[in-house]
Amino acid sequence: MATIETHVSGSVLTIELNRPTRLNALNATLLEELSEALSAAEDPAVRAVLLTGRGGAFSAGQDLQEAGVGGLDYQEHLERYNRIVLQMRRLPKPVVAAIEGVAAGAGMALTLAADMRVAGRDAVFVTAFARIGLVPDSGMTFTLPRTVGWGRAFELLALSPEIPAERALELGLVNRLSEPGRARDDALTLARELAGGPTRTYALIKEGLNASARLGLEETLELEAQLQKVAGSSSDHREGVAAFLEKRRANFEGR
Ligand code: T3D
Repeated sequence: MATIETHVSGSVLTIELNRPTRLNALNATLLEELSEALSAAEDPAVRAVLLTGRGGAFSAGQDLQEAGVGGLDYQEHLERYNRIVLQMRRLPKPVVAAIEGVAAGAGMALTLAADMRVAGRDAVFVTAFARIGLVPDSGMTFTLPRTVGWGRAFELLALSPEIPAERALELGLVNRLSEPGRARDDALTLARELAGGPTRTYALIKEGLNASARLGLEETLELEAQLQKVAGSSSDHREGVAAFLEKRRANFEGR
């Protein structure tokens, strides 16, 4: 049975982690299939991606039965987690994560690599790495302090508390909460809304946000001016201005 299921609905590609009996723990096969699914998301017909887990959990992180003691070696990290996190961050279209149940370890890190997160009110986040004497990976030392601040990131990483959904919302770990069992549907609605938006502009926003993590103010201002030039020559910009002046809803095509 495939460890990743994909479905296309309109211009939204849903990618579903599918190892429900192991809380969608991430093994080598699943990570390979996830990478393939993210490559498929590069299809221009796809304008937004929804990442979710089957069976009431997002993911319990690395499959500890497979990794055993000692964990993955350096090369395995590069080829599995690093590749996927970079695919998600570099994909020039929005990635929305829908979280039901638990998101732990690298599972939580994948949610943070997404652009937006929708969680069920019964969802729980746990960094988990230090619980088993490991340091965070899959980008979490990058994404977590940028999301919640240094002190909170250290606390969440060092003490690994279970973070209930309401607290995750307060911390900014998630964008929206849904009633239990509704996160996937609500996230799909959000992904559809994004897919109907000026998706070329969203790609430029993502490029700017990615770059802001490594640039100073002067270089950021320079990049913004460059990105604005690109956005300003898009047909979605022309359509957005025309729709405003004609007092109608814009029909964006992602061009
Ligand atoms: O090693 C490396 O270098 C690679 C990089 C690592 C990145 C990481 O992700 S490190 C963190 C790995 N994840 C964890 O440490 C979390 C381990 N799991 C848990 O702490 C708990 O399962 C949860 C808090 C996530 C959920 O608890 P609960 O009580 O809801 O469920 P459970 O009963 O513990 O789990 C249900 C089943 O899933 C159970 O199997 P069983 O007993 O019914 O046959 C459990 O063993 C299995 N399971 C849960 N997590 C994992 C797992 N199997 C393999 N790997 C897991 N991570």
